[in-house]
Amino acid sequence: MNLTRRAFLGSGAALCLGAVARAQVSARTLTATDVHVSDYPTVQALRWIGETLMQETAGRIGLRVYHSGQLGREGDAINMVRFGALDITRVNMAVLNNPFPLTQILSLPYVFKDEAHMRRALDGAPGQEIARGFERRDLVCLAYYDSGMRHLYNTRHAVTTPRDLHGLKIRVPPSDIFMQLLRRFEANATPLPYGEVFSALQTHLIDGAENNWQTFHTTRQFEVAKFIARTGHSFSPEALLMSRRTLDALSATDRGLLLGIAQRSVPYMRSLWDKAEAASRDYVLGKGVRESDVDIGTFRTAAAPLLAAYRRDPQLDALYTSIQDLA
Ligand code: GTR
Repeated sequence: MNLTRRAFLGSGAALCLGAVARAQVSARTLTATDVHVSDYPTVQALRWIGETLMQETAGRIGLRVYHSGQLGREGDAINMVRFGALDITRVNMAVLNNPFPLTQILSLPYVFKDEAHMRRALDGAPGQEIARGFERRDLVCLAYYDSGMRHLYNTRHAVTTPRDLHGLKIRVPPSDIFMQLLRRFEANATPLPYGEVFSALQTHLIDGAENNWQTFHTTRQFEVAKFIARTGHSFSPEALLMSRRTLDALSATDRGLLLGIAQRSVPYMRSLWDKAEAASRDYVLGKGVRESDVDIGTFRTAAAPLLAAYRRDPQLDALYTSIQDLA
């Protein structure tokens, strides 16, 4: 009797454990990183992808989003995703410029007429060609997101022309293009990781930086840098990259679903972006940031030789031409 009971209990427990094991295997949680704060449009878009995935796979696949740079710098995240230690990361083109040369066209100065032009280029043939460049290095570009126009701000004085930047230490992201551009703007270009910019401004290690309105706002850099010059020198959009290894491990159906959801997150992200950009600008101006009257022609003239130099590369030149065809 005892034996029978034990055998019965044993088989029941085994059945139960089997069910738990099956549940664990199928309920897969992917990981994603972003250096921005929790309510930044890119992070909200990632969260939306996770929620939609959960719904459309009936809970089989989820996405855990690590925001605010909890898992480190963008450059490190790219390698972690390449090797499958992380599944997805949202990074800016600036950190991709050196390892993925086709992305340079998206960060070079004054390439796009406006946001609508950039979106057309990313949605069209230029975006597709740049995305193919990632495939060669085990990455899949799930989507492109907006990053608005980048402007220059500093803690010292109003800036109207590049001459006003002379001698100022301006932080740039880790990209040769940004180093060269800020040098052309007569600044002392200083590369620094994103997470260190606020304290570097506060301790006067640097005099300024350049970024879009939202980043200027959400990182609270506006509290120390009170002078902004709307130079709009670069759009440098965002890329949502996924590990080829993780994507290949999914079933064909789940793969298609995930790729489709990522594409559907683009209009969602854009609608968040359009609202947040204007709100950030109003907010910081309300907090005493002063916007100077920029002589934009002087910045364009200073930047032009840089664009011309990169266009000597036939692939970049062809991309530039196809982008201008969409202007
Ligand atoms: C922001 C971008 C971030 C980061 C940052 C920077 O616009 O969204 O991913 O690259 O710029 O300048 O480091």
